[in-house]
Amino acid sequence: MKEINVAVTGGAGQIAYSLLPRLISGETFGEETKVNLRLIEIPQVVDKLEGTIMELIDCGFKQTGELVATSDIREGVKDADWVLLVGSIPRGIVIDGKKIEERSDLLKINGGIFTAQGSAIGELAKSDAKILVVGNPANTNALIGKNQANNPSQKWFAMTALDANRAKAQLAAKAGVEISSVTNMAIWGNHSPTMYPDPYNAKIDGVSAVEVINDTNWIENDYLPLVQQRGKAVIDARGASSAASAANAAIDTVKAVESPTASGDCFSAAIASDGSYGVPEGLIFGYPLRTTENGEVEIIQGIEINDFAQAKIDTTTEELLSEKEAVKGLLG
Ligand code: NAX
Repeated sequence: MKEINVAVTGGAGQIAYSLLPRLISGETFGEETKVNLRLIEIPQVVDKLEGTIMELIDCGFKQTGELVATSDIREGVKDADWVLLVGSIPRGIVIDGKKIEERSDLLKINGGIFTAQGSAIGELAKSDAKILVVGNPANTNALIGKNQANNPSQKWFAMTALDANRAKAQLAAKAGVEISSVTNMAIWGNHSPTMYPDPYNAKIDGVSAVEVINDTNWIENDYLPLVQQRGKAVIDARGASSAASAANAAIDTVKAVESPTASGDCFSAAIASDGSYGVPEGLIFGYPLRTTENGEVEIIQGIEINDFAQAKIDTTTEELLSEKEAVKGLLG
């Protein structure tokens, strides 16, 4: 059996609880791949991972390799093939007597975490390691981490697959079709309420989603907020943020990167811009992507951007630029 090393931060969190069994069950990396899992947590929480490891053992998957719990990021990411950076500090936490509510404070605190994690990954993870940032603010955390890693052969992604799945679900419900009928869903920009879940290039059974739905008012005024505010709606209803669907989206992203994309389709994740679609180079920006037969991940070119889409892309770009400005001290 082939063996791979997968590191996950935030291993005791709620997303990890749904994510970890699926990483070691054969579902994500294949039936014939043994997965060595390193779970990384902050020192105050790391002991809890022993319980998680007991449960993972008790799942009894034949693909389960070595299971390690650590609070040392360097030990965790050494020789990693994949690193899933799920852990981060949530809004509302009290640090040194101050409640962290402002996005700028959140950016700086989490940015501090991602500088250390980024440099450990750059130095110690495999040279072809793939890194998926889930912890928010995901795009800017990935920007900081990638910058600190300074290892161009490693590939950094920030997760927008949950947004894509949410967007597909809304279009499918409106059109009265199975979700599998909805393809070509691009999430442009930031994983935040400014994201642009592109209905103009999405397809339903191969036909433009906008044409099938034939209701511009719904598309432009109802659908976008439904997708952009879905995370908040889940929190309001569940009393906790999305966890099973976030874990599922992380698995979807890993699988999308690891296998060629179906002809004519795309998957969504944020990667470093190469200037495509006028986005400043280096920003970690949500794009429609494809994995080639050779395992390369490419930004799909030539997608039509109408005035409505361009305005949305400009707004999300501006937000990412302001996030970048807020953390410029952490970019080295
Ligand atoms: P939890 O608060 O349940 O778990 C986070 C865990 O991370 C905690 O156990 C904490 O101790 C750990 N942690 C904090 N700092 C760490 C560090 N430096 N090293 C290792 N572990 C560390 O949050 P959960 O619901 O699991 O969400 C995790 C992150 O995902 C949050 O930032 C959340 O905002 C983000 N999300 C991102 C999504 C996306 O689509 N990109 C969607 C879901 C989710 O909201």
